[in-house]
Amino acid sequence: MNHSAPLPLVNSWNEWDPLREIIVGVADRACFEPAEPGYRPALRDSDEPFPTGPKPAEMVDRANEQLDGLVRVLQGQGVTVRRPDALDLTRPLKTPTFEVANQYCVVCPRDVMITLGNEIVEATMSRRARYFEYQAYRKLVYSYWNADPRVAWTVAPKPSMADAMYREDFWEWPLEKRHAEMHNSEFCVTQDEVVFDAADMSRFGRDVLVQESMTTNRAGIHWLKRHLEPRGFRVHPVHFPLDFFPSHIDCTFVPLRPGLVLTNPERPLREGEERMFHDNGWELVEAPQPTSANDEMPRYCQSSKWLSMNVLSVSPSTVVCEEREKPLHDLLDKLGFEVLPVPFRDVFEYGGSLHCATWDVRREGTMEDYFP
Ligand code: ABU
Repeated sequence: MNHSAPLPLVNSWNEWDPLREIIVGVADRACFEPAEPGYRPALRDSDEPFPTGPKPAEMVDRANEQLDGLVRVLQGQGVTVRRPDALDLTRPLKTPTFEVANQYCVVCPRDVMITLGNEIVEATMSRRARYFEYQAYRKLVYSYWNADPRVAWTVAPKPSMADAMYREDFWEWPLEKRHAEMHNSEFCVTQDEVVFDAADMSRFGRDVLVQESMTTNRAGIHWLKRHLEPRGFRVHPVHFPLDFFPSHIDCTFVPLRPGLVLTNPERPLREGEERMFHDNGWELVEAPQPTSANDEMPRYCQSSKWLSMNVLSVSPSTVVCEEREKPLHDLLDKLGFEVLPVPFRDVFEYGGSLHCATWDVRREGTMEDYFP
């Protein structure tokens, strides 16, 4: 990279280069995620029905306080932080191909938006309640796209999200069938339409890993290959067969700097898929057990305890972590990182932790080949 030329406004090739600009989600007007063919929210501690409609104001305020706290920490590191628009998510949605009771939230830009080099890609999304979530980011996208001709912007094809796109019985599969199907990587979305959430991708310079999951199907990965490989990227489908409900790679396989990935000890890569890392001298380091067991996670949180490893890198030597995850702080400290702890548990019920709640738009650096 020529350091005398200003970076393109949109420039991010991996998960760890020095961070310059980022989007942090907002909890305003968030709703409980509705039941739909692609999703069945459930309480962790009882069979009572999952709540519906807008989240209570005090829950929203608590989450916003922690999101604002993250913003202050990032600004303290010299990072420019911008926020999405708080959409009205509370009304029923009716399109020609589906209906849903309400939308969800704009806390997790990571699921919707991804920077791949100098290009912004809006994911297709996989759930009805999140179909229009991109609208919260459009003003930001236009601001980058209008201000810098080097910025590319691609909207992936929107799927129908009609009933036929889903396997509704997925949610009732007995364990035996789940075991059988997980080896085929068949989940709640069929293979007929292009479907992916951006958070199923992890960026390593030229190489982009894409997890096949409940939120990304093989047609989605095929689209990403056809879109990205002519632009110099290599797309690698990856699988974590012990994860029965895989969705989003950033609680499973988290690169921290060139040569080092934090891995989930309960979700090993499919045999053979780790070869590119071993062949190129990368170290795969297991994350310690989270400080909360699955049944100790916040009541409305639908994610796993592994939100513990959903960290955000400010640079190859500085990582933002949830404040209670002391065993992870200690590991990162031993590995030579500075850890910036922030309280974030009140955000968990909005679908993620620190990586999920952000979308890095600009980091230093350029397209490197870490797997020559
Ligand atoms: N949105 C990330 C959730 C992943 C997990 O529950 O492990």
